[in-house]
Amino acid sequence: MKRALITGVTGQDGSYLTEFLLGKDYEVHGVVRRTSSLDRSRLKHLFSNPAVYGRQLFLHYADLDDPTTLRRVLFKVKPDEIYHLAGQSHVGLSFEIPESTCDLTAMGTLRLLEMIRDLPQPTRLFHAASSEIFGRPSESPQTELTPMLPVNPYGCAKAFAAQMVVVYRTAFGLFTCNGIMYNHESPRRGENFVTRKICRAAAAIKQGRLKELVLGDIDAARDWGDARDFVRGMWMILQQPHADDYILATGQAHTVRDILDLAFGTVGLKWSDWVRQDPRFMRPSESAHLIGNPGKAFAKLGWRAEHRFEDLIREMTLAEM
Ligand code: G4F
Repeated sequence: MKRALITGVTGQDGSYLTEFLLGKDYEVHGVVRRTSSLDRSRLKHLFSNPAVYGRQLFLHYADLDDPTTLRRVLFKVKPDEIYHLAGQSHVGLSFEIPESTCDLTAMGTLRLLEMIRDLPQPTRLFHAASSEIFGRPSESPQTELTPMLPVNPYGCAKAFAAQMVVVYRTAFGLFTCNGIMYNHESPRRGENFVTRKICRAAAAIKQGRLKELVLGDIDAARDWGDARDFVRGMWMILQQPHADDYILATGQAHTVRDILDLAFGTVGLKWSDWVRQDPRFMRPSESAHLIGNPGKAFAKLGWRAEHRFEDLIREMTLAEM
């Protein structure tokens, strides 16, 4: 039985990855922050299953900004594979809290790499990098060779972390990989990301629980995929004979308007009757032309995004109903 350790296990990707790895018969260890909040709703169905929790799934309290705790967990668990998904992941918020974003996302990853370097047994690391490392790139779609040009604190932190993953691979021979992941969504997406925000609002307006939806830039375009495809890609990246970096993306761009059309269309409403734009949700500096070329992931891993954008937004909206 292989043993995996996941940082960020309670998030959207962490919860789907946990289910995926349990399905592959892994022993799964999740790292959780010790906070006063016990909101682990995405994993509740697994915690309440005595055949899983405490037998095949384990949680450990540790923190990326408290290296001793994390080192202790690493030495105790001795994972074959580490999936590093934790971090402050909201781009807009990173303008408000740049220091803690960089501390957790950039320095947190470096601390983890240092610990892995000291481990007595070899392990494999997957790092959840982001399309935000490209910012406003010189070419579109982007490949693994497109230069990094981040335009927000979150993107800068991810660029640092992703490059450190490369440095530790080349300088120390560690099996460390980046998945350069474009936007990926699901009914478990956090409520302040635009897809979930829109799907939730469409359902609430339909049910008379909300009067209007306030958004930022509705012409913004992104390459939106399905989180369940992406966790499969993370696993495939770590099963390769050699460590490498891969773009995980659909290769297709959609706009916030497209999400509005689909979500409000699902509940039989016209979005323009309910949506207002507010500069409060505009970003001081907006990334642009972020479309990924997943060609390398397809050629080398056999990975491709299988879910359709239209089905995803409909599923997310119906889940809110
Ligand atoms: O849903 P978003 O907040 O996602 P964003 O900023 O693209 O970041 C997500 O994807 C990245 C991968 O490329 C991850 F690295 C990152 O951790 C995160 O998962 O915003 C999507 C777009 C943006 O252009 C934003 O300006 O939607 C636009 N938008 C327009 N109105 C809005 C809103 N975004 C949010 N969150 N809220 C709005 O009201």
